Amino acid sequence: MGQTLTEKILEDHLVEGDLTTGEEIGIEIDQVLTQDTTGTLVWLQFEALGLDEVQTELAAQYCDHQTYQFDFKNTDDHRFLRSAAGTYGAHFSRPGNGICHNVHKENFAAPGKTMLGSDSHTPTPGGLGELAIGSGGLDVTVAMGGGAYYIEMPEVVNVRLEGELPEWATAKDVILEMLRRLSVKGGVGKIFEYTGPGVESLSVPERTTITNMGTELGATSSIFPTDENTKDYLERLGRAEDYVEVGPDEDADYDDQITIDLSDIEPLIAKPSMPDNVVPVNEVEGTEVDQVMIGSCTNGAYEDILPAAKMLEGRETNKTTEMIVAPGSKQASEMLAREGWVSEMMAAGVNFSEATCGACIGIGHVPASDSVSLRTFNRNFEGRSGIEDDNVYLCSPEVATAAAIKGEIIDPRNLADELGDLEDPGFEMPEKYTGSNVDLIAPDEAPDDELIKGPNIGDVPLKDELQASLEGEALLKMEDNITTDHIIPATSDILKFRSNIPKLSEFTLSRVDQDFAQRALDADGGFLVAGENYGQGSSREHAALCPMYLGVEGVLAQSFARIHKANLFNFGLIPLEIDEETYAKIQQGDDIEIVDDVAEAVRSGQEEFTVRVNDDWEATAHLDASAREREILADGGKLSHTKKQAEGGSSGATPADD
Ligand code: MIC
Ligand code: SF4
Repeated sequence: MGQTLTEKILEDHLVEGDLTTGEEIGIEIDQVLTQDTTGTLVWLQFEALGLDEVQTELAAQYCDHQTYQFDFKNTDDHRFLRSAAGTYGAHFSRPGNGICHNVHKENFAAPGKTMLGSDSHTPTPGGLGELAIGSGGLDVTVAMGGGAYYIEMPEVVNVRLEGELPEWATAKDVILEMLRRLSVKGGVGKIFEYTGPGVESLSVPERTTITNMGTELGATSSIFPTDENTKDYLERLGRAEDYVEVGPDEDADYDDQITIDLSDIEPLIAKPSMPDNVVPVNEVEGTEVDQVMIGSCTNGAYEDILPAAKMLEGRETNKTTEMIVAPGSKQASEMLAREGWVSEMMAAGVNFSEATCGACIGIGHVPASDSVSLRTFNRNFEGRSGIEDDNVYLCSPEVATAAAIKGEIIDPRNLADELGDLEDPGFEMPEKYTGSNVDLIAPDEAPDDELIKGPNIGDVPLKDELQASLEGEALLKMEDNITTDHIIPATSDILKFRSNIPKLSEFTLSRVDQDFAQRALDADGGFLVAGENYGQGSSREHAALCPMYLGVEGVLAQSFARIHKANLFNFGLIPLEIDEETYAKIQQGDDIEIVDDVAEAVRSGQEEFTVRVNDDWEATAHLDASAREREILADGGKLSHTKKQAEGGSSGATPADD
């Protein structure tokens, strides 16, 4: 039986285990990526581990999320990151140079390589045949130190593409169709591998829109094979030498298969407030639209903005609709400006932002109260835009621009009929990508060789070893699909404390319950209780670190999102799975006790734990963890565990062979 592309890349990089689905494997990482809001902890942890030089082939530090620098704390973070990149040997992308995934795709993404990034949309370069995975920052730290990255061998699902996209249908609609079919948890524990005759009709930037937003399925990664289109794209970028042919064997054995006929795809839209709340655009036609935004790592590239510019040529945006373009990279802005498209769009009423994540996490362009915003982004979780009762829809640049022209949601095919002279702008790449790229600083040009820390940059707190007895209050009971945006919001008022954990932790779960942080501190220990898919969304390890800082000992949930579960282990919080009945029965404020000798049970591989509630009734909770994760948990988290190993205090060794 032949191999999938995923298996081939994993096998090439395998340092531990074998490729049996569900078993833990360790892989070598070639490239790492980090960004401004997760990067500070990455480097503070690198420093705390006493590491002195990046060991991976390539490491890149981007400054992309909070580039408006509303507060000196953000600017201090950026300066610290530049100094860390220089000190330890990473590329540094200056604030405003663009979103990590876009800039990485343009400059470094390479077929056949593995990549780990402290951002959940790290899988973006899967569109070029790179196997890229998002993780918490501490995993990135260890990988940069030369350590392996460990995951459960995912199921590999084949998404077979047939046919070609019809007019006005786009790659965004393909991934929205996947979300419509599979939901935001349909990809947990899976890698989606795209194959079939439809692949060749998609250019690389279209493929990266799909691999980027595969994250919203909860997937570990998504990947395409390489072909003439990949070669062509790399040539246009001036990186022809990075081309390698990679693909699955013809008789590759997949765990599952999905078929999508591209010719059946039509313009789709995700309604508020979940990326899988997908319907055909014409179902919501007529909804008045107050704001339209084109941008983000999903649809902020040159090739995403150009169709909008063409649709707006000689037209105006509706008087009641504001339209903002936030390019994914400075290279895209620069090229569109040189070609005259920026002025064309400005003349049509568009405002241009610097190349940043910004509005995607509620930094700038916060929608008005009780208004509708159409965005080409990937997430519309409630409140993420910066206002609690938001109505954010996710769609393609074409659907967004049609709404900006009409002032209400309209299927662009219907707008074309109405206007008579509006043509499908199609998909076009530049002959050559010619951005000047001065904002990307290579390690050998680095201006710094020592860390520069501002007053807001603190230390990373450590947890004690796991104790025999674990008990405390059920501090908060939550529903299904709680996102990391609920746990630690990323809006500008809070994001500025990402390097200051004591301060940041005051905002823990404030979107669910304003009083949570104080209650947790007063209770001196306790548990979180949640439904399915707890911790979906971002990779931010702060969503585990801050509860840990407040004394939370563990989370009892029906199921967990992959990255967040790894982060819970990394910060010494026990993630226990409970069934629906137990979830329904536990009430906030109940006294919870894990009856077993927890430390001993965790280390010895015990899977079933007895949970006693209010000294009155008992239930069973399940710990699904590898031997390595158990050691990390018992040692009080990965930082303590790795330090202990380096000091020879436990079985194991330094990050280089962790
Ligand atoms: C996001 O889209 O939520 C973020 C902001 O990019 C996060 C990273 C972070 O919280 O810093 C992600 O996706 O991992
Ligand atoms: Fe930035 Fe939004 Fe992409 Fe996250 S999803 S990396 S915030 S653009």
